[in-house]
Parts: sequence; structure tokens; C-alpha cells
Amino acid sequence: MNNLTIKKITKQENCTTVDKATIVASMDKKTMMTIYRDMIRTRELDNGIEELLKRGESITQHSTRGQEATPIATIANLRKNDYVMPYHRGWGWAIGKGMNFKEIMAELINKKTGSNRGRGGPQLASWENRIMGRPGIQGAHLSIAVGIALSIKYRKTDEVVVCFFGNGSSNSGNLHESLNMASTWKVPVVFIVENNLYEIYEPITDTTSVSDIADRALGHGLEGTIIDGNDAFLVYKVVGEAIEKARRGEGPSLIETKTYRWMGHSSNDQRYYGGYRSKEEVDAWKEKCPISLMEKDLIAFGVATQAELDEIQKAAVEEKQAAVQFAIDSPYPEYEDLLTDNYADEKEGL
Ligand SMILES: Cc1ncc(C[n+]2csc(CCOP(=O)(O)OP(=O)(O)O)c2C)c(N)n1
Repeated sequence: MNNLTIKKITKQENCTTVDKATIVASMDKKTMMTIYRDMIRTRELDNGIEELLKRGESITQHSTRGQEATPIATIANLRKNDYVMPYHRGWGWAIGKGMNFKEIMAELINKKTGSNRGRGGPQLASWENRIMGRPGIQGAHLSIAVGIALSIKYRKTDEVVVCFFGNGSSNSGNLHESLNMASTWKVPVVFIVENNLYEIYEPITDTTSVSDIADRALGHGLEGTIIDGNDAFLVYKVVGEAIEKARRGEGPSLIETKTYRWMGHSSNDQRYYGGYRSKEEVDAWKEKCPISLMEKDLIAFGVATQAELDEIQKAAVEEKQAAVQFAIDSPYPEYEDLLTDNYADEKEGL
């Protein structure tokens, strides 16, 4: 045999289009209005945190501004007993999954009335809402999501896990281990990578070998999909299909949502424009605001009137004001609170 085979693996892209009118027609008004409302509430949460920061409260905020569509439209597909493995960018996932706004705000400044009684602070968690805790170690949570999905498979339920992460975390070795195991075991997890083009102050081109993170799915036998992460309708549809696939036991998916953060990396980063990105770039992305886009669509497709949307906006501002006040007025935990909810209990002599 003199004919020797050389096989090159090349990236194959398969683009399809979807008519937004078809997506809108397939959704009920309640779902669309919930997505819109929760995006507005997420932005108001951001505004409320800024008010607290101005009062000197100590929170490190990783603003969601400009990225609201991905967490909210993703979670709109979930049931109460589905799991969310969040990441550090904002708290949209907490709003979307149904955590109480006031309790979130109080928790963020470690008040006793907070969702975790002031113990967790920004690292929100909620067992009731199956929010498995905001992680601090980039990428480490990816394998935890796979572990939860494996437990679902063992328990033979039709629950799913949605795991969010940023483009920076996609450079963690743990991504590859997690994609590999999820794909091998065919567990019900949907990975959502919010590609906002930066990793703290570094542009993606300086830190990452590919411009599309979804490419990394291919090497692990998963389907990788790339969508506009600022279009709530598209996110809802595409993620919804991946979630249903996972529910049917047909395995995991990786969806990359292209998006952009308007603010600095965190509230410690005041260099919104200068330094590592241009004002022109930020302003161009502000033109693609996910909330304004959905607003235009809801009106254009006759789903809602401007008056209805204004009402939602007004209610969200009032909710934010009440939550800020509630957080400020709430007490800090007492010394005795240190002795509750601990694994090692004094009474047990441990
Ligand atoms: C293992 C680890 N390394 C570094 C950090 C510091 N850190 C916090 S956020 C962040 C950038 C994450 O970027 P990305 O995943 O793109 O998410 P984004 O902040 O852009 O939403 C880094 C490096 C960390 N928390 N954990």
C-alpha cells in the first residue's frame, strides 16, 4: 500500500437564520414580558448597587450593564428545580431565577436580612432557587456543574444545569476537563459562555487562541453554537432548544453569546473608556443595548405598548429604591449569629 492517508480536521461553520417574527409568534406574552421586566430589574439592581457604593458601602460590583439579555433570557427557559451555576459577572441570574430583590440587596452589603443572612455577601447562593453559589475561582465552577448534572443523571430526573462563564474562564484547563466529562457521560448541562471580549483589562486577542470560544466544543464532541448575546429573543430560542435537548437525555451543549460590558471590569476599575479600550468601541456597543432592542421589538411586533413598558420601568425603579432603603435600614448580624448554621456545633462538642 503506497497510498497513505493524511486527514486534516478543519473548522466547518454551518450558519442558519431564523426570522424573529417566528420566535415572537412561538412565545407567550407573559414570557416575553417577564424577560423584559427582569432585564430592567437587573439594570436597576446595578443602579441600586451604585447608589450604595456612593454612600461608601463596601461591595465589589461586576456590572451586568449591557449583558442583561444572556442571563435573563437563558433562565426564562428554566423550571424552579433546574440548577444554575453562576459566575461573577453581575447578579442577573439571581433576579431571573426568582430571588427576592430586597434580600439580594441586603445580602450584598452583608446585612442580617439578606438572602444568606449576611454570610455570603456578593457570593449569593440559594438552595430554594437551585442557585449553587457564585464562585470566586475562575473556571472552577465548570466541573461542579458537571457533577450536579451527573447527580441528575443518577437520580433519573429531567432537571438540567445551566452553567455561565466568561471568555477569560474559557482559558482555564478545567473547561477542557469539564467539557470532556460532560460529553463523555452525556449529562444534562448547558454551558453558556458570555464572550464580552475582555478579561479584566486584556482584550481577548491578547489572551485567547481562538476568537470563537464555541470552537472549543468541537474537540470534546459537543455541539458549539454562536449567537448574538444581546438579542433576548434569539438567546431564549437557542438556549431553550439546548435545554430541551439536555432534558431529553441527549447531552450537553456549549453556547457562546457575543456581548459586551459597558462598565469597567469591576467597581474598582474606573477606566471605562481609556487605557484598554476606546470610547468609540464602548459607544458602538451601547447602540446595541439589549434592553432598547427588546423594547423596540416588543412594540414593533405589537406585543406591548410604550405605556406598558413605561409602567414596568417605573415599578422597577420603585422596587430598587425600596430595596436600597431596606438594605440600609437592616441590621448587621449579631455576635450570636456566628454560632448558627455552622457545621461544627459547640453543643455537639465538635
Ligand atoms: C483562578 C482565578 N484566576 C484569576 C482570578 C481573577 N479574576 C477575577 S475575574 C477575572 C476575569 C474573568 O474574565 P472573564 O471570564 O472573561 O469574565 P468577565 O469578567 O469578562 O465577565 C479574573 C482573571 C480569579 N478570580 N480566579
